[in-house]
Formats: sequence, C-alpha cells, structure tokens
Amino acid sequence: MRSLVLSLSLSLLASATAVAQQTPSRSANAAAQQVTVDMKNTQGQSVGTVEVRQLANGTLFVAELENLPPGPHGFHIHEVGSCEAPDFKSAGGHFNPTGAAHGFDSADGPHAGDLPNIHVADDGTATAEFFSTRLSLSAQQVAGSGSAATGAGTGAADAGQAGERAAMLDSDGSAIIVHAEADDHADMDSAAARIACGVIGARAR
Ligand SMILES: [Cu+2]
Ligand SMILES: [Zn+2]
Repeated sequence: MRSLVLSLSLSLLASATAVAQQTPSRSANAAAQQVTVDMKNTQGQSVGTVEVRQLANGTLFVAELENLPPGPHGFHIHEVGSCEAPDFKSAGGHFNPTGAAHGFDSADGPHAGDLPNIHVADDGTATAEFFSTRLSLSAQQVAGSGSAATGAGTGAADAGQAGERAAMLDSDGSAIIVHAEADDHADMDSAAARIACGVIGARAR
C-alpha cells in the first residue's frame, strides 16, 4: 500500500512537471525555472544540494550542504557542466562570458560566475541563500536597462550580453564548484583546490 501511494504521488509529480514545462510563460513568475544540483566531493560522495532558481530579476541559490570541512569556502559557477573527479578541472574556469576580471573587489570584475563564500559550521554543514543579478538559467532579458533613474552599475552593466543575463544553461552547461579555501574576492587562486562539484545542465554531446 505504501509503495502504491508513493508511486502514485511520484507519477502526479511527474505529470505536474511535464505540464509546467509545456506551459508557455505568461509572466515573470510563470517563466521561473528551477534546477536542483547534486553536489559531490572528490570521492564521489554526496555533500548535499544547491537549488538554482531563475527569478524575474536574476538567479537565487539555496545551498544545503554537509560533510564539508569547517570554515569559509569559495563558491563559484564554472563554465562547463562537467565534474570529473578527483580534481574537477573538467568544469573549466569561472563562468565569464563578458571577459571580466575575477572578484567583487577587482576594478574590472567580477566574473558572472563569482559568488559569495559559503561558511561551513563545525558539524560540516552549511545553509546559504544568495542572489545574483548577473546570472540566469536560460537567456533572460534584463528588465529596466536603459530606463531613467537607474544608477551606474545597474541594468545593462550587469548583463552577460547587451540586454541579457549570462545564461548558465548554454551549450556546454555550467557547474557549481566549492573550493578548499575562502575566495578573497580579488585573487582567483586564493580559493585553492576544488573540493566539491555539481552539474547545472550537462555539456551537449
Ligand atoms: Cu571556482
Ligand atoms: Zn571568478
């Protein structure tokens, strides 16, 4: 009986998802997309998930992580949707479609894929939520760019392309990487080795 109920609810979930994918977007909310990214360490063990949600004004990340070393860790979007252990070099460099410099504290930065550090507690868990106006899952127009009364550094200056946010679900996908050390938001090497990786949309074959 329990398995019947479970399979019934799973099939309901599946049909709800199918309907959501087929329904044309009618508003910013209807266009919202969400991906749950499974994060793995260099031994292939799960270290939790990151929910990536495209909202009307950018992308929200909700990280629920575990089994990580305590302390601050660099957390970025990398340019290729590939996580080959043990070094995760297959994920490529930081997602950077505009050719910017690395870091929130760099004059010519940041990369679209630069994000705040996560802070892991002594028990190895971290819960974090943050928002990026530079990123989208699929191509998303930047609302309000070119309108009056937006300050310098807002609107089109935040876009991956003119009038568009950098889309993580591009032809080669993207990946989320957690690093061994904190990102100092200026020197890309400060975050050191890659200790966990998760694919946001795989590379097309
Ligand atoms: Cu990184
Ligand atoms: Zn970067």
